[in-house]
Amino acid sequence: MIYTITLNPAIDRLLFLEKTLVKEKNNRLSKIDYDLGGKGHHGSFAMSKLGVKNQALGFCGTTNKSKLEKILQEKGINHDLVEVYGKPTRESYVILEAGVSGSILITEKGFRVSSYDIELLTEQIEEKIQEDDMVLIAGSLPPGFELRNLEELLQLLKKKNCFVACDLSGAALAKAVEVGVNFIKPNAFEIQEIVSEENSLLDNLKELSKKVDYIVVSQGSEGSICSHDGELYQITAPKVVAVNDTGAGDCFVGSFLGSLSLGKSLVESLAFASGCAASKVQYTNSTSFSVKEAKRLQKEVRIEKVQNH
Ligand code: TA6
Repeated sequence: MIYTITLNPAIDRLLFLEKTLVKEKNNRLSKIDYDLGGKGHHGSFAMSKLGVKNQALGFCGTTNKSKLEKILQEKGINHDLVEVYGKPTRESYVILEAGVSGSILITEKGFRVSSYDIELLTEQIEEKIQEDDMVLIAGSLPPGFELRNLEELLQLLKKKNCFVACDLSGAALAKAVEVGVNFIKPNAFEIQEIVSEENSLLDNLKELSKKVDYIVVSQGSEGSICSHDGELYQITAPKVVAVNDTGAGDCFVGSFLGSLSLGKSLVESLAFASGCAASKVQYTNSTSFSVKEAKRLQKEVRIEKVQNH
């Protein structure tokens, strides 16, 4: 079974501008839409779309719970969330300018969780997760969830001997590497925060690979670099016209882990996940992608082993 843990869930409010964003001007919206936010939830959406059995865990605020529940149900996501009483699940604002590729993402901090909330989540995880399960912890930490809480959670999962995947950034990502997990997916900025600038990226990956089995460094439309089992792979993404890149990395993570869990090879999982992410960026919301299109785009993905690194 795969579990995703979204410690800091979000509802994405998509803001479609009539024109491009201009300072000191009243920028008018042509429409507003809502979609699922939160990196772990996006991972669950991709896995569910691929028919990979999974359950979304984590927190959710009670004051706007029905809004998040409605979106989770629409997206067909099996979930069992711990309620943070009297607080709202935050919103992320995804700004889409008319005729401009890509999005501007502005994200609230999120509700503060108490030690009691963390205790409830820990008890639930202790009870649900079995040996050989796969667990994805993805997204930011909410206020109140400290690095020591993350360390305790990671140690608990490692003790269960499950596959621990982390899509984290900053100090949380550094903690995951320090503890030692099975998978991380920093983007090109995030990896710079945890490695030495003196060394080359390839040397830094070699160092990180001593603590992490699978490392994928996402490089947006350029593709990604993967380190696993002493080998380095350069993945070149298919060329598509991006409308909204929000959620593309999460789509990659969910479809990559889903593919691995189905026993697909590393190269096949990388190629398919790249196809899913390339499909996703062509949609205006934060989650949609087409499996059929992903399989077509997968054929355009190039994966080359980096020699003598
Ligand atoms: O990766 C995209 C996304 O999940 C958005 O949908 C938005 O909810 C944001 O990231 C949340 O990011 P955070 O790192 O704060 O969990």
